[in-house]
Amino acid sequence: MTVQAGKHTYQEILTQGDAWDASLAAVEGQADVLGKWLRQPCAEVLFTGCGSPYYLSLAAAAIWQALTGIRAHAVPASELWLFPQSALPAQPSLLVAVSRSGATTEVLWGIDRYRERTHGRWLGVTCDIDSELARRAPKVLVAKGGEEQSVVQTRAFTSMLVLTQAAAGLAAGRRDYMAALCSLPRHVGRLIREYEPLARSLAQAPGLTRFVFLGSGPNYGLACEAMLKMKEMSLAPSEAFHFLEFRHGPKSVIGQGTLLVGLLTEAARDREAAVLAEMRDLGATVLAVSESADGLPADHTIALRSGIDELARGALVLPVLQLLAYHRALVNGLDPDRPAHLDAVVKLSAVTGKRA
Ligand code: F1P
Repeated sequence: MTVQAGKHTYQEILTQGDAWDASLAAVEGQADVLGKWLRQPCAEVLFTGCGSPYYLSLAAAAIWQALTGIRAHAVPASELWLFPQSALPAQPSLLVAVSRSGATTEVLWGIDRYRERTHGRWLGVTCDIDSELARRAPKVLVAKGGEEQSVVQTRAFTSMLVLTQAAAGLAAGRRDYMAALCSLPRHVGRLIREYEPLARSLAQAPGLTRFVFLGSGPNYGLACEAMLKMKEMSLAPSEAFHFLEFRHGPKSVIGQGTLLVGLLTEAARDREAAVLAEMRDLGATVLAVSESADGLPADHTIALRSGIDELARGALVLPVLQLLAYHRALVNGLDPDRPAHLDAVVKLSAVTGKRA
């Protein structure tokens, strides 16, 4: 019997809604204590992580600032470690460090720099309660059910994302936002059932050889994550840009072989749709991902139809795009469970800074 390539990755994609449920239930249990801790006076919030968790941090920072009104931004952990004088905000009051393993060296060293140079608090977000990150963090959010056997992050990413969003909701004192997050899991199975056939057919389209993902606001970090899934699993050329930035040069790559995936917002929908129309005219095949797909200039659409607030529903765009990358990997004869050159955790030598 042939073993299905990528069986761990596939199962982890399919079960991420359960991980969100379990993770959010765990936060509910600590909501009062954590909420008080998060609502202490705070001038700025800094998010950090590596790879997928860095892209999570980009999305989470945009959401945190929109919900709380407190300045928030994200830096790769390596930037925080190597260039703290540039990476650290003027008045950092809270660091949110995100790491599936809780063992990535740059994240741990970035936390050290933050603690050496500020008196700010810090929150850990991870999938491994026994990790060094979890052991050291004054407060930690653990994505129950988010742990993975595969290298490429899927349910780990989205369950840590919803956890970080829950923290933002608690920091903002928004119980309604927490309730919106808790209604997310029930949509995962429906969206996968409804749209996996489309993801598979696009992955199998021989004429599509390049993938571009566009997102604005909190969706930019999600576009970056969708880009990375395609790159890590299928090795296909894959890029991500802020939606309107794409006109300023990168669109030169557009052609018949491009699948352009646009993650639309409500706030900028018309402006974003104009970009899709222009790129379609240049020959791209356009896949629009939106709450409602009515009237969009796209060849294909994924309509979330969640009824959930825009700042809460971001994670819903990922399962089908993870499947797009998964199926493309199979088409390319690759095993998503064993991505080229990648390890689940990057550890560096304290002496040389090189791979340990
Ligand atoms: C982060 C990381 C990512 C990479 C891949 C494997 O590890 O190495 O950089 O994109 O997803 O995981 P972690 O700090 O989240 O454990």
